Amino acid sequence: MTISRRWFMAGLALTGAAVPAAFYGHRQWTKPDPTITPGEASFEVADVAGQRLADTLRGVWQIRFEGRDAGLEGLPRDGLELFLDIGHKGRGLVGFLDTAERLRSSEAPRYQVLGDVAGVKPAQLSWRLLSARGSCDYEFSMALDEVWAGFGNAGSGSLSGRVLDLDRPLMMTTQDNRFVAVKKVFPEARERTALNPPLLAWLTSQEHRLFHQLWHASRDKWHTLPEDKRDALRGIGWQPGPRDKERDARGTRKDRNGSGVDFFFMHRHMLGTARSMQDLPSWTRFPLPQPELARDRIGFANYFDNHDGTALPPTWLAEDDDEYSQWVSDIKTAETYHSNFQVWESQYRDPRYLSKLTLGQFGSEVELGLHDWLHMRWASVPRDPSNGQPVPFARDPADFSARWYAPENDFLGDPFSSHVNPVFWHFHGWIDDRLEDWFRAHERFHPGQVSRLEVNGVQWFAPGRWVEIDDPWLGPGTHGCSATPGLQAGKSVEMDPETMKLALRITFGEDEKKLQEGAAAALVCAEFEGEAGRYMIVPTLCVGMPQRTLRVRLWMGRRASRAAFPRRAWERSTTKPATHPQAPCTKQCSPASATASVVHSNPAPHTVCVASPALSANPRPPPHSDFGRC
Ligand SMILES: [Cu+2]
Repeated sequence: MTISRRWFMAGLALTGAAVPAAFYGHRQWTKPDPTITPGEASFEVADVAGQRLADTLRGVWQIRFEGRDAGLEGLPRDGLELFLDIGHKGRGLVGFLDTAERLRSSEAPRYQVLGDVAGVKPAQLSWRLLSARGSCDYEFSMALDEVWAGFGNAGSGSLSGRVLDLDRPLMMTTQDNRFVAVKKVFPEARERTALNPPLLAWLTSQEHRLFHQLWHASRDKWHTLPEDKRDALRGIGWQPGPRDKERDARGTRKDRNGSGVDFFFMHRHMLGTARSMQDLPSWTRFPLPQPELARDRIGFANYFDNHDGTALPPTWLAEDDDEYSQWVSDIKTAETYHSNFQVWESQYRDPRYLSKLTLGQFGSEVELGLHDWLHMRWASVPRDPSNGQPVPFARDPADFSARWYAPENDFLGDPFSSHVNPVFWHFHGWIDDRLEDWFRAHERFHPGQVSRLEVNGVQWFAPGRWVEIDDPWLGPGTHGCSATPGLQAGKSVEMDPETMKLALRITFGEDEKKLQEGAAAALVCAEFEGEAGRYMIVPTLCVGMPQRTLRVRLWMGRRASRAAFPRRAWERSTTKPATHPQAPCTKQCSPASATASVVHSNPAPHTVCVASPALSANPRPPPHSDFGRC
């Protein structure tokens, strides 16, 4: 799930500047003579602006008429809706207008809309209304609310205009018949196929959101991280896979390092837990694209009502990043369903295709291809949960403000929130089911070469020729180094929210140059030599945080630098105020005084002091066993 601003616009500007003058001359030369009627039709599709206008108009609108002569003959005044449809890259518009009820029944609608958006401006639209007699009875001329148009179709906006009775002679006084149509906001999947409260509580918890984000981020970014950041992550147990044999998901060896096995395994593990709380059936096939209104009006209505929670949320616009906007829009087209998704659907159920792949190759291919695209195709515009405003580029990956933990934050394009969306479970179920197809394929073509094995409570496969690794990575739970208990029962301090936030800040620190400024001094309160190497203590106390410290092992002979731990990372990593009546530590941390001051003033009973009370009595680190198998 890569969401990044690209250099597209800059590139375009450069190209534009380099266009030779001869090109302009050529255009002048070949410009059609406007006085001559074109003899033949040419193939014309909507340009980007036209496609965006179409995206905005397509859907279900509530319409009401106002004025002295308000209304249309034969229609009631209330409860009216307008269905509008335009093909992808199309320029013709069709629609129906009637009561919401009748539009969803088998009875023919009383009015049909006929129009086009060829060469029109959003401020000057005009369509005709055909009655059951087949004649053009009315003309609608209207404007699209431009403020709303700025967000693409992510907002709720309006069309407003006038109605002209085409049977009424032009010489008569104009009638006062106006209308306002408001587009119905797309109902999110959670409004249709909600997750049950216990499951939702588990998924939206700090621990789970951070775990899922960090699990993906660590392996997605690992190949891009400098060595000191990698060591920083190793130090807090969040390297992807075994120490020094990490398995990145997007580097040059991604398809050979077993990362694909991790991908399949972690999600099967997650699915198992979720399914113990709620029945979450896999999709049996990828949901079809939007039905055409003219062919299947009821199907169209169901689709825009998102009746079964599988309809595609509309695309959205990201200001100043046309390439990104185009990418989101392309992934959501019906063409992409036919060109990519149907091919994946076929290949990943084809024994001949699957039998050639190791589990790691298969996992890596699915993760980077189909999986990423499933996430974006079914993603709805990201919104700020505090006010519902669209935030086209989504939450900053290192922003852990309380509002992002709200259950409405189920944006599928961010692993912090994607697993909160019901659709996630249905398509991850589909992906998971393909593992069984893969197993059957190998049974058929290489009998006996893949065998089943239970790993960490998950039905899995024994390592061998087709299964690269025997230790699928579930985070520090399987490959961490601390045996110090954390806040969660049965889990180490490495799984604590504050540790995970720190790891995320390290991972995304590169993207946030500002965090690097003046890095060294304020961060490390103490460093000391211990039996198993050199350690440092990262305090949270001095900044009004819950009173905990995290001891991080500095790997001897490696380059984990202080700078690898972003300055102020911990200050920014929570929005909860300290819960202790005790005054925050005001002492300036320094290597000389900090060990004592941090530890002595850290007696809060419900918190875990990793720097350990033992240290206050005797400033030596606890024995090596504290670090488990590290
Ligand atoms: Cu995931």
